[in-house]
Amino acid sequence: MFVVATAGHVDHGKSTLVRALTGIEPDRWDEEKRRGLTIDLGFAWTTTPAGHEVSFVDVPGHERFLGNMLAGIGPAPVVCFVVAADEGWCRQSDDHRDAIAALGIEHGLIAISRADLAPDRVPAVTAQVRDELKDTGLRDAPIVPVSAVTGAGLGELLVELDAALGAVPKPPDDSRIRFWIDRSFTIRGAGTVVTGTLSAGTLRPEEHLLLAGAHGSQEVTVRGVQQHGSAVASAGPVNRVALNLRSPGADAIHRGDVLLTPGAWQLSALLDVRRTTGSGLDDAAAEVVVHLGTAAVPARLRPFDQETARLTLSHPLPVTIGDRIILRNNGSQRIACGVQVLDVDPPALRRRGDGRRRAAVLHGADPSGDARSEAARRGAVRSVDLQRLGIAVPGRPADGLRSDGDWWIDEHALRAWADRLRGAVDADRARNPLSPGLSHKAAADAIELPDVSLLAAVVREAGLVLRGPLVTTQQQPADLGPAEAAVSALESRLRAEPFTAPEADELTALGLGRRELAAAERTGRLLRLDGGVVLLPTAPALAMRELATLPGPFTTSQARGALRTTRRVAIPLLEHLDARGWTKRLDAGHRVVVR
Ligand SMILES: Nc1nc2c(ncn2[C@@H]2O[C@H](COP(=O)(O)OP(=O)(O)OP(=O)(O)O)[C@@H](O)[C@H]2O)c(=O)[nH]1
Ligand SMILES: [Mg+2]
Repeated sequence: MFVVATAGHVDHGKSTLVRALTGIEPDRWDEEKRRGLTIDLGFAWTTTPAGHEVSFVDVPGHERFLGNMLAGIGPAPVVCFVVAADEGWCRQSDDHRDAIAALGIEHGLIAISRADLAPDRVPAVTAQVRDELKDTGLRDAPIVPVSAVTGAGLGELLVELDAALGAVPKPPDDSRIRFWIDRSFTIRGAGTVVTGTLSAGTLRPEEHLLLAGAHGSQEVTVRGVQQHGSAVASAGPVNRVALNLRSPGADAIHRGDVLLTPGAWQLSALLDVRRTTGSGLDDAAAEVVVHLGTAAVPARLRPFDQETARLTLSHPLPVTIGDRIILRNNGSQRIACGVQVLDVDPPALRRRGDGRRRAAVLHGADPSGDARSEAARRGAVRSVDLQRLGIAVPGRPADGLRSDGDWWIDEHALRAWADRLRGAVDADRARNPLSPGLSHKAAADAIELPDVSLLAAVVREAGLVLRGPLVTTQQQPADLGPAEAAVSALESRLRAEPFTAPEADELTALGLGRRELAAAERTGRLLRLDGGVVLLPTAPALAMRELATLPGPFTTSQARGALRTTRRVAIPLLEHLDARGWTKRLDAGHRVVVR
């Protein structure tokens, strides 16, 4: 299935040709029929001799309707360029050629129409057309003289059309949806209907999509899908599709609005672009109209130089890196140039010289996007964000990239974060020798990490460890700073009497509060048991040595005797031994040593 847009100067016979090929009248409006002039897009379809289903989007040639023409050709990947034999190449032929060049259209064919009116001129016009199209993707396209009136050449035109369609790459039918709306209307009983050219992806009933336009965006549901007037279970690319929507009324939806896979597109009003065709950007007007898909959006152009510029759109569009955009000077019906989108989330320009520096970056930018430079710029980027920006996700870590879960991390950034994190942990320790470490959030904030889920990778790179909710060093420092002397004194006392735990007032006198004791425990200097009992970490093993000498099951009071301690110490100590599985409680009064 294919969609072919017409192109060519006003009155050169585009609509007549479409009608002759399809039997369908593309001029829908009475005014068009009366004036013999296409004003808005027309639609017709047929099946070619080779069995290709082809929809035609017939565009107006008149310069006043250039906007309509661009909306027709924008989402259509194949063009039928019409030049009248009797008039030859004309002014809007120029415009339409420029549009084709700007959009990077590479497939199509050329009809030398009205050949019956000037058969002698066909060779000259053919040569002229070849020359005019030599810098476009249609440079080698077949040229066929035809007459829609006598029917001459129509068969050959269809043969060439089939050949051209055979060369068109099949777009993916599983990609994210960006369905540019070209018409919206209301059908009694059905409600809101929108139409457009589906250039990639698949549309199905009951699908939820995001409707985005000049007035913001909202979720809508597809009620039904139609192709060429019949309901279908799904529609794939490339096709003319009508969607019945459960949504606001048709009068709230306009050409240029777009239906999107929710969450899959970056809606951006700020774009950095590089010129692909037409005159230099320095020469373009400051106020331009951006044509993308069926949208025509006013924008401010800030050229960095002749080749690169920043566009600020009057409202955000779903753009992706590599998109081709047509720029028209505001108020003019001529195409100024074509540009390609290189960045849909560009950095702010603040300092003097930022524009110049930006231009240098854009000159070297890859128009298909580059995961590595994207990661370098942000430090790290998620696969989903790469996809949203239109950048191919690397199959495996490219040079200079580290993958961590869904993240692609720039190695320079990773090292820099790791250095800073080590510094932050050291600084914290210097400020407070008893600090257990930094919380995840404090650590991420200290190094300005874009997302806390990157922390584990940075901690690993830094040779630090995540201990529960904290980032800390692998080895805890032996010295407890101001608490060192008191802990040392307590240690030597406990070495002499391992089960004589200090009383609360003794700890207070030593200046050992909760924080100090916690730090001493973390560093393996002391062991804290329930009830505020503080012993050496060796106490449980020492206790086991004593308890093992007791014959058979023992009572708490026997244990107390063996350890020469009080109930206050014995009970939490025995519970600690139970928990370690070194002793086992038999009943309320007895325990055994587990051997
Ligand atoms: N003799 C002859 N006349 C033709 C032929 N094709 C188109 N015409 C006439 O040329 C005039 C313009 O044809 P259209 O098909 O309306 O031209 P168009 O390119 O669609 O014009 P716009 O949509 O306004 O740009 C009409 O009067 C047609 O009858 C042809 O092959 N032979
Ligand atoms: Mg027409």
